[in-house]
Amino acid sequence: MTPRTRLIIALDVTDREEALAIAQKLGGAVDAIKVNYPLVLSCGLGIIKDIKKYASVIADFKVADIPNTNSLICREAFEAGADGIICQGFVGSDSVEACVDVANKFGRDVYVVTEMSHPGALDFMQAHAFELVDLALKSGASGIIAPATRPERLAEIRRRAENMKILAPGVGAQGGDARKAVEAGADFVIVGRSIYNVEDPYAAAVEFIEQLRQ
Ligand code: NUP
Repeated sequence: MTPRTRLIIALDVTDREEALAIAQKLGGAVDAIKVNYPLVLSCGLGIIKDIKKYASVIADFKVADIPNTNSLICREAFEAGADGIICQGFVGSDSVEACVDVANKFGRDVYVVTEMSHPGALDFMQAHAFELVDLALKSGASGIIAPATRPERLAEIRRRAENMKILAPGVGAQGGDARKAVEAGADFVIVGRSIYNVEDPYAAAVEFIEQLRQ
């Protein structure tokens, strides 16, 4: 995925019509649309194909299982049309490598979660974030997920992540700032509620894109 606007929308709505309306309106303006369990559990995996008409799709399934199960999950997601998938790194290198192997067969991307954006990430994840970056690098993943809510941590993770793509969630509703995240080293920012929950999602997206351009 090559950065253009640097904006990825997190489409965490659960209504099919609403999801497709937003995808149609914003698909051309964003670099990707990220789908997560709320939408897929509500509408089925087939929603990926429908959204793909408008933008690249990243499946945020935070895959976190034994290697064989991870492979099966990735295969389903890629066969459904996902361009990339997000997996957890804490399950270990063999589980992440299983995702990367399947992604390579399909020519798709894997993004490994390092330190999450919410406060609870300080309980366990933060202490291991750098090891998770190293694991992601070694596994051959395309990129990592790192917190826009903590630009200082994002900057440290950037220094360690060499030329891996960094996708940074936590902008807007979780308190992170799009511009600061990019300055700290993010290639893309992920924005959900601050776009799909406002009166004019298109105007909100344009505003984020403007901030990212400066
Ligand atoms: O660390 C993470 N933080 C995070 O918010 C990793 C994620 N994948 N996400 C996801 O990004 C989260 O599940 C949601 O889909 C999106 C952020 O949405 P919002 O807080 O902008 O509404």
